[in-house]
Amino acid sequence: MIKKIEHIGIAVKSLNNSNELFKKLFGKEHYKVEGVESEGVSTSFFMLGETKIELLEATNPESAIAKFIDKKGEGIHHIAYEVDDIYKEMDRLKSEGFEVLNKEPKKGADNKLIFFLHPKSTNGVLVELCQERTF
Ligand code: CMX
Repeated sequence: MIKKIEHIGIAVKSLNNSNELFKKLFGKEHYKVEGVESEGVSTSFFMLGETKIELLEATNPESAIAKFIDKKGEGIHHIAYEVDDIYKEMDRLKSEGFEVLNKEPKKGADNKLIFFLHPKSTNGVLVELCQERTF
C-alpha cells in the first residue's frame, strides 16, 4: 500500500548554493547531507512536517541528475511515495503494467530501500517507491 509522499526530489546544479536558497525559503537548515555513490549523487534533506525535500547534485557526468539537468535544467526530478511493503508493491505495480526500472529494491539515501518507475509509464513524472530500512 502507498502511504504518503515521503519526499520530493529536486535536481540542482550546486548543493551548497541551493542549501542556502532553501534555508531562506523554509527558514530552517537541512538536517543531513549524504552521498549515494551508486546513483552518482550528493543529496541534502529538509524536513517539512511529514514530507521531505531532497536536493540532488550530480557527482559525475553519467549520473541521472547530470543528464536531467543537461536536458531540462534544474527542477523537480521525482516524487517518492512511502510504501509499507516494498517487495509486494514492486510485484503489484509490475502486474499493473508500470515499467519498473530496477530488478530489486536497492539502497537509497536516508536509510531507504528504493525502486523507480519509468516516467513514460507515469504521465511524465519519475516515481520513486521507498521504505525505511530496518537492517
Ligand atoms: N522526470 C521526467 N522525465 C524524465 C526524467 C525525470 N526525472 N528523466 C528523464 N526523463 C525523460 C527524458 O527527458 C526522456 O524524455 P523524451 O523521450 O521525451 O526525450 C525520457 O524520460 C527517457 O529518457 P531516456 O533518454 O531514455 O533515459 P535517460 O537516460 O534520461 O534516463 C530514467 C531516464 C528515468 C530512465 C533514469 O534517469 C533513471 O533510471 N532514473 C532512476 C534513478 C535516478 O533517477 N537516480 C537519481 C536519484 C537517486 C536518489 O533519489 O537518491
